[in-house]
Amino acid sequence: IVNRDIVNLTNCESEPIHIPGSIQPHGFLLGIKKGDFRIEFCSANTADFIGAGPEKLLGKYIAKVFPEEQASLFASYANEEVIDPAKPFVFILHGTSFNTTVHQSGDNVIMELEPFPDGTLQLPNLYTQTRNFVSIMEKSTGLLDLCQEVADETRSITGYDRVMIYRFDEQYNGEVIAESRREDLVSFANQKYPHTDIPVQARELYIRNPLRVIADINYQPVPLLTIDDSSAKGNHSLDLSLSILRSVSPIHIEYLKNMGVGATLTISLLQNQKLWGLITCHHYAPKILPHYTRLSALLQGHFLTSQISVREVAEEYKIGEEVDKALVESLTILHQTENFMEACYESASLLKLANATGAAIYYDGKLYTNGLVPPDADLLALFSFLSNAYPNQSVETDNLIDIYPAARDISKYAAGVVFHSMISGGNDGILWLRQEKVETIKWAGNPDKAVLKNEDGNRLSPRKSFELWAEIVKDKSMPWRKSEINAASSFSYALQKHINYRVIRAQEDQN
Ligand code: BLA
Repeated sequence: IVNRDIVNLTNCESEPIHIPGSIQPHGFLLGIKKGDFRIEFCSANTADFIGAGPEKLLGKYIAKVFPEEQASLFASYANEEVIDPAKPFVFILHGTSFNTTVHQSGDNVIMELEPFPDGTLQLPNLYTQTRNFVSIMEKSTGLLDLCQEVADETRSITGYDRVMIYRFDEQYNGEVIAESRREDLVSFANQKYPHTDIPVQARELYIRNPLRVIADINYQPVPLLTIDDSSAKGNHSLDLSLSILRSVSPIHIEYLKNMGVGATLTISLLQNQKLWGLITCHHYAPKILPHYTRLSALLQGHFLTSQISVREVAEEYKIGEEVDKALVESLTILHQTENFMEACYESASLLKLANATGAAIYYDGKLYTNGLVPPDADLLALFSFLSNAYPNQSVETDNLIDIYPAARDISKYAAGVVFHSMISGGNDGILWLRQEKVETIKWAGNPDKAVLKNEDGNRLSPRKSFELWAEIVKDKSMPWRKSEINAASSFSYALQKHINYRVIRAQEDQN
């Protein structure tokens, strides 16, 4: 009935989801002019909750329409410089207690009042929750483990049918990296979703407002009304970015219907002011979560966020330590062995310092190889290409074919390479190789058909099918880590020095 005008979009990003002009019906909204205490905005459903319709509220002073005690309580909140939206606030109107979330939007103080779903104020046990998290934090070894534990714990706190930890890649495609679900549901684990499923303005909004509740996807949006405009269409000027009841994009509702989901809760996971991922909860029936339980779920998000970079750094550090150890071993062999070329090329540590599957050196017209390498002719051709393309330089890639199409025939050995040329000239150089790692990406529906145009060519809609669509990524190796690239570079430098030293000594011996 409302908002038909805003869905004529030519792209997903242009939908102004922060000013929908309506809210979800499991609560009502009042917008009160700051300093003035007059009701400037209200949702059309106030009569359902407090008996008084918008005509009795709009333009009135709160002291005139609310019991004195409640009105002055509210006025004290509205006067605060900074309003803390997490502050517990209960309003009793018409004999009913309402959980009330308060925040500021422009000149207005927004109050969103929701009856407690089970009629009582239930505070979660934060002590137990915190203690559980600390024990989870101690026993889980890696980040993925921890995500799994947080998914399980969030499901047990909230009771959603499915809780997923969803991680973004650089393009904001996302992957379900942990999942806790009702046993009879099919798993979404490891599925990948294209960036278009959560357009940029939605992601930006979830940075500012880390909690998104959709209580019932079959809801009727309730228009927002204002003093000078009581049209049934809804007033689109009130910014609801930080609102808890904000109405949902009709396109996203369609998406959730296509998925068969009835209600959702989403919590943002931030790292360095960027969206790292989401805790995404699904329920297959409508579900209204009490405010304090929502805050508990939000706390799970904070717990997890506090650990993300700690764990990522720890995992990198562990790999870095192994790499350093292998580098030291390789340098020792280089300095202590007379036939160091041969010795290096029999040593496992030379591969380990870059976690390579093969390595080779070309020096003084000779090839020395270690591990899995292409046949000599192909290897020589590769040295020739690299030293011509990158004279006196180094290069690394996890997609050799990109710079050297002939690598297609040798991807079994060399899909990725780290190369350092040597100043002795010619095609001299050293390289580390990684073999191809074929990766199958399990897209939930064909990503090229993620956004559909309707018959009128204007209105967009999300894909109807989430049937698995496999994308096979070939000709690439695992990417090189910084620590591996650095170790390769240190070894190359030492080798170069060592060779120079030997050459000078040999010349001196001759004289
Ligand atoms: C919002 N899309 C969202 C949200 C999620 C997803 C989690 C946040 C709102 C919520 O809690 O439901 C996507 N949900 C997913 C994904 C999974 C999931 C990937 O459970 C994986 C398991 N969506 C489209 C297209 C458009 C679009 C084509 O597919 C645009 C034309 C838009 N998605 C869209 C919009 C929002 C959204 C506008 C914001 C909704 C809002 O907050 O109002």
